[in-house]
Amino acid sequence: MKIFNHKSLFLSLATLAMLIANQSVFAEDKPSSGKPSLTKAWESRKEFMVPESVLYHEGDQTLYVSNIDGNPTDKDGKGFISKMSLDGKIIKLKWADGLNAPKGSAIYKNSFYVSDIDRLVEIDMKTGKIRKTYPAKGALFLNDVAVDTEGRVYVTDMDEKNSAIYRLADAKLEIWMKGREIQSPNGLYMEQKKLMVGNSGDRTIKSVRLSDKTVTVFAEVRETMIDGLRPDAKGNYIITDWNGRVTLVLATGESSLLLDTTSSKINAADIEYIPEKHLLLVPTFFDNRVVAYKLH
Ligand SMILES: [Ca+2]
Ligand SMILES: [Ca+2]
Repeated sequence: MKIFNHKSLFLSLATLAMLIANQSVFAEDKPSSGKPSLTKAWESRKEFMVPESVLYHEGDQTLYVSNIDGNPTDKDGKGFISKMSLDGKIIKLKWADGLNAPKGSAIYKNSFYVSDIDRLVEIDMKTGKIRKTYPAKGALFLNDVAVDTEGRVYVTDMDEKNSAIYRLADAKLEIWMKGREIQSPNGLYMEQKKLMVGNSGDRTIKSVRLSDKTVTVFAEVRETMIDGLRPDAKGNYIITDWNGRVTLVLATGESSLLLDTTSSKINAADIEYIPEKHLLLVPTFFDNRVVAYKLH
């Protein structure tokens, strides 16, 4: 019979420790019950400056974070876009700057589009330099951005005095939709041939068919605001209330609160969700971080 020497005993203990460590990581990845829930994956350093929006670009496996830096409606020349890795490391804090208060964004080919209070800014994806700015006539508080397969860019104006969706087409930015159905719209998401709109004014998630602007209500929600809006790729939508709530809204109309950081005064602004990684990215606005969660 072979007796353990110190070295092999140490190796066995080390192996055991590794197994336990792996086990606990694995356990966190497993759903705890049938009810959808979030577990924290990581949080970035507190180096962002009022981050409002996170956008995932599959092509370069990178997250783009819009930093308002200052007041959300101030044209202060301070405002920038950061690049961050999928595990929360800031790659370049000021990848693009010279903005005022950038919020929602979308990417089409080599263009990064971001809303900036009353204009849409087009940034070169390769250099991070501003290529063009498109003023939005009458705009007061431009917010989220989405792009369709033809490269047309949609932008919400959340200000109740100018509730509207603008559209950039043929190098012109004009009002595309306004009226009863569009009330303080914020979050946008482009589905196949319809634009999903988080309408804070009447607390609904709506879809607008691109071809003829037919409006269908997906769900009514109780939240006072709908900031971020993303599909979970299972037919449901994840929304945020800027005050600090993340909610899963089911196609049945039921909803399930996933996260509530309101008591610690941590905001939840324009989220990103990466279905294949089950990864939810929450920009915390005045808390100056991005926090990532796994959705189970
Ligand atoms: Ca600013
Ligand atoms: Ca927003």
